[in-house]
Amino acid sequence: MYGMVTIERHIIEQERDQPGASGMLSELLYDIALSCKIIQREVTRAGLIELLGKTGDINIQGETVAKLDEYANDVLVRTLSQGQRVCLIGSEEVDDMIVPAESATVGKYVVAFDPLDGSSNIDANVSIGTIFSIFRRRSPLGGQPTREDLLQPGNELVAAGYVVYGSSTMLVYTTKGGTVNGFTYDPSVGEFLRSHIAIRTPDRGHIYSVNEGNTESWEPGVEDFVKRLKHADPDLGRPYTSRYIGSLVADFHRNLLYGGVFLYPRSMSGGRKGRGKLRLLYEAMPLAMVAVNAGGAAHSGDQPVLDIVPTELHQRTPLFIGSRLDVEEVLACMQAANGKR
Ligand code: FDP
Repeated sequence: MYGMVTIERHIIEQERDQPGASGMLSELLYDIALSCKIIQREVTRAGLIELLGKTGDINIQGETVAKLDEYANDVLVRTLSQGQRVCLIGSEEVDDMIVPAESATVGKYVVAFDPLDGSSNIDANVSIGTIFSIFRRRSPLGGQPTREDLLQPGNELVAAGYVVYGSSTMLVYTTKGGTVNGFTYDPSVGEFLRSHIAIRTPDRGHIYSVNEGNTESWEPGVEDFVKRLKHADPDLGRPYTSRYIGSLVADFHRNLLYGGVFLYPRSMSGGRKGRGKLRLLYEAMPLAMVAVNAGGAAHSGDQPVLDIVPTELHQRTPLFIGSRLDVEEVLACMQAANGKR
């Protein structure tokens, strides 16, 4: 049974612990929660109101845009633009940065988001989600924002989180140096109620999540790691269980709660040769902040995800994220394989 702490009250309580806080970040978080309530309403009705299917457009990632993606993007852009809090927005669905005319000079924050992650699953009613990153503006107030406001490393995030639209809708977020808290949406009262306080992820999990169809193109060491996980070792709880929804936010959320590791390695062949698939600003970075603040880890194979300084808005990265000891082990396997080459 949940206590009756709404997300709004939780955000206000947190703000009280920050002497000197202006309240703008709290309002911004509340705007995001409100947008996600609207998005979840349409996600649950999508089949009835003809929001399923494709718009016919191709987005910046070269993917066909699903109608719900576009809807979710519009809701977030509109809500964030109307408040006076955000000077710059980056969306996975939009080629360039969005500068909200109303608040470009006065907004203290920058937001990047993936409005609807896991969109290839939408038409099959599989869990999908919204992921967001919040930075403090770097350019001076009073002027126009710059690209550098958005191209900040994860270590500079002031808050990040996600909403998973699943069997119930849940919002999970964390702030700099803070705990990770989860709120379950109660449709009867129209509120996100606090349901998971100070989430900690197990140091070692028992689940691995990876698209095994790509095994032949994985970077060296990843296959060795996955083989280890399949090998019976009762002391380490092995063999692990394989779970892959193909919707990052849902795979991540399950692994965060139960313990496990999600892998999306660099591809060594095909169109994405030498690159990962997932987007740094909209997917890897915000989930890395959640994982790290919950006691887990997130790495690109080259460096901790939160240390990467983005050079492009839609930059992709390999991602190894989840329980700390599992992430450390996959990195060790990759290092060993690279040493052998
Ligand atoms: P989708 O293509 O459905 O939008 O980043 C997008 C993403 O989903 C992630 O949510 C998901 O984890 C991943 O791609 C799935 O990729 P594969 O289909 O290559 O496994």
